Amino acid sequence: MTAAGDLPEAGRLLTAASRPVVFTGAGTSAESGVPTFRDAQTGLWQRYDPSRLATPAAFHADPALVWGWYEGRRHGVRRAEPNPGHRAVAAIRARLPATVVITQNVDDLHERGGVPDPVRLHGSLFAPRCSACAHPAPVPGDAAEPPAGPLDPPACARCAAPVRPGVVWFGEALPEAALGAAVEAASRCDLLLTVGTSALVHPAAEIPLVAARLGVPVVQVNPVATPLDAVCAVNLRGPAGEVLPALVRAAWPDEHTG
Ligand code: BJW
Ligand code: ZN
Repeated sequence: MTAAGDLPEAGRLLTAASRPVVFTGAGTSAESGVPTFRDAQTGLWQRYDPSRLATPAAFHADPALVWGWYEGRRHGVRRAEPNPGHRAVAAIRARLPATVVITQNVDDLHERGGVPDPVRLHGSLFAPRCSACAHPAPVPGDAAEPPAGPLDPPACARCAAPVRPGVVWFGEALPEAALGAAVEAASRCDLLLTVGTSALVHPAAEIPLVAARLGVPVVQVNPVATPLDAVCAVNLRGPAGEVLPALVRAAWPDEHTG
């Protein structure tokens, strides 16, 4: 699939930028085989009820159900590889070192794809912590098979309370430092590239709007329309793994950016 939308115009905006923000969601990792949340056939919330798995109350009610589910997801992410979209984001950052990558994703594919320091708004599958005292807990070793079902979480080494996944659940505040850094970057950027997010979950979804309100061009990469379409200077309809490399080539045609 080629990118429908004005790729040359998006390329010109990227060429002219010196401090872009790249804001990513689950669609960025879809071509790596990591499921999104809300896609019609493949999204996690089609098969699992978020109220039973992704809230503090769910963990309190059934810690083994929640811990086993996240262990299964981490197992899948460990076997996934960054795709050309992740590598294109890294190429942008390599070309423009002031680039800030802000992600809602809890996988580690940006890091493995060449962006060492994404701003993480929704935490990480690789940062478990105590559910009572927040003491960081070791990441469990990789098992040959994913858990077949519920799995009791380990106990905190400091206070013995159950260890929880280090992700942000519904009803929880986003990490203050990450949200602050994201708002600041969106306020100072000269281009905001939003990739693979439905832009339905707040406050993360407001990050592109911060830039748009300041008159900064917003370029969106997504196969389908989202609530951000109206504020975008360019909507590139297509998969990130194809559109982002094409965008990098359009911005810097004389460079070999991978
Ligand atoms: C492709 C592609 C390809 C496919 N290439 N693209 C304002 C209004 C309404 C509600 C609220 C509001 N403010 C707050 C709320 C409540 C709530 C919320 O937003 N609810 C809405 C859903 C209605 N927000 C919260 O509860 C947040 N906390 C909060 O507000 O706290 C307040 C507070 C303050 C002070 C003290 C205490 C509390 C927390 C939100 C946490 C979200 N957590 C999750 C789970 C993380 C852990 C886990 O992984 O299990 O984060 S939910 C899930 O959604 C995950 C994602 O990061 C997040 C965003 O999803 P994303 O990335 O956009 O994925 P999808 O699946 O939605 O979209 C994928 C897109 O990719 C699609 O558009 C596809 O088309 C596209 N795509 N293939 C490019 N190849
Ligand atoms: Zn503890």
